[in-house]
Amino acid sequence: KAGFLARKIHADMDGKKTPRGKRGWKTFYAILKGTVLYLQKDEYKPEKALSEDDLKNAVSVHHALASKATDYEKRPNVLKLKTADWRVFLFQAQSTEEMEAWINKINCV
Ligand code: I3P
Repeated sequence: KAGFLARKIHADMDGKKTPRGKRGWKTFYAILKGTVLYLQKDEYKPEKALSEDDLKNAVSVHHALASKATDYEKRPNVLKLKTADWRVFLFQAQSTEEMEAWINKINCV
């Protein structure tokens, strides 16, 4: 599964609240491959190797939990992702259908 997602980092490892200055929304081209969600700044180009930033932004969704972010009302179509190392991300999809598709895919890996 792939597509554009806006990301907000809400909590860092161990569940600590992400500090100010690092809490902004950023749009990425997301690709779920196996148990890894790759977040790239540009649309995926097969001939281009992943940059250092792409690798830093990649998130393991192994033992992660995705759900609709019902407690976040500022933007529509936002899902919450809790990872196995207790990070929390919000991801805004481009439609409700896309949001639901991402939730299902992430929870099924
Ligand atoms: C954050 C940025 C986010 C905002 C967040 C700010 O500032 O403005 O858009 O979240 O508020 O801290 P920065 O880019 O300096 O990290 P919302 O869009 O959800 O309001 P928050 O700290 O209340 O999450």
